[in-house]
Amino acid sequence: MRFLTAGESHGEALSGIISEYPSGVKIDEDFINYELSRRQKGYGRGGRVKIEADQVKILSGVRKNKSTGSPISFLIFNKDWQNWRQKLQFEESLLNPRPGHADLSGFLKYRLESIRDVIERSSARETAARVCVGAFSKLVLKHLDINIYSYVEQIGNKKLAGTLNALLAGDVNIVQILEDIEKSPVRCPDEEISKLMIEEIDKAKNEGDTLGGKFKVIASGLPPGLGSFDQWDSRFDARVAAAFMSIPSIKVVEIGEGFLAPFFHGKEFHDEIYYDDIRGFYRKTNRAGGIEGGMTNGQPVIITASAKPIPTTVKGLQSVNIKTKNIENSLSERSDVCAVPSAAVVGEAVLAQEILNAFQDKFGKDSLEEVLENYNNYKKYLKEI
Ligand code: EPS
Repeated sequence: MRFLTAGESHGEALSGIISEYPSGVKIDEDFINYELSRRQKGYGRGGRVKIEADQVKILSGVRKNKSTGSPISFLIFNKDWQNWRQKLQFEESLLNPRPGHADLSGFLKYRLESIRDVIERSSARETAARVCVGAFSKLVLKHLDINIYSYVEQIGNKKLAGTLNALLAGDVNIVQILEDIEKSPVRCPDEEISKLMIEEIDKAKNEGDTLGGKFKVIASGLPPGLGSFDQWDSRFDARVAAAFMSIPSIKVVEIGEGFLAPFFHGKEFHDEIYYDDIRGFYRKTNRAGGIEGGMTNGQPVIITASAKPIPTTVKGLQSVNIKTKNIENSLSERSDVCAVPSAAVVGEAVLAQEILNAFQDKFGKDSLEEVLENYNNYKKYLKEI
């Protein structure tokens, strides 16, 4: 499965094309719209999310509510476009780039007249299209009993203590935790820490400042052997890391306990292998985060990603006018104070898309039926070995 997105933050619409999506998948538009709405939530978002109510419009690749195997194309209209149509034509050139944003390099690279043309495409608004692709992917993963969850671990310096072991282990009895995550305005399952995170966001907002943070994405129900050590670019961890790195603001991607790895000895770090007749091969720990040798190992995949603070601040930062070279404050626009809860939902989407990709590499891409047949065959083989 491959995809492309197009569209600008304040243009008429975002659009996407998904190619090599399997046929025979029931396309539940309500589910796609629900996923889009999850990305729009999150304490700390700015005025824009109140304007938009993202909805997908599918243009091709679906007939009688089922995917046909032809490329799927879709639109997500920007309601704010109506308010920006004129402004985008007559706005004076923006020449004071924001440190931390694409502004300066984008302006120089494309030989532009105004930073506006960088802002419009580099905006994290694009992630709405990515969540849409992720939702299409999740529709397939549902048939494979694969679940993907996310939660926020840290906003500013307010952190969740410890880990959610039930969720990380992919236990079935996690309904309550998931409800708590969805209920929390910051996607954090601990009510007290959620409150502290909200206070932290309010404080940053009052100071005209912004915040970053850290979130986890977990996928459970994966078989061993997705991805490969055959070539550098077929390694599942390499693909997943690239996908997470492509989310705006992400500066760090950690797989399992990757950060702690240097502090362990080999004997302590690696997840020892056990076997019993019911579970087959299993591990008692998951420091590898479900990936060894570029392949899934049958344990839940655990990814942690860190986002830097949003570069658009009310007061601006020290910058230089690109034309006059005079010292100026960086440009200031309506923006979010913190978008980490939304980034976590985008993280789910990119992981879903990478898992579907790896599934299709191993079990076929043309039809859901073919993928299921091949997958069931593989599961049978794993049981019999
Ligand atoms: C963004 C700036 C804000 C965000 C936007 C990303 O938009 P605006 O400039 O219209 O206020 O709200 O994110 C979204 C609109 C979205 O849907 O995620 C930026 O500069 O990256």
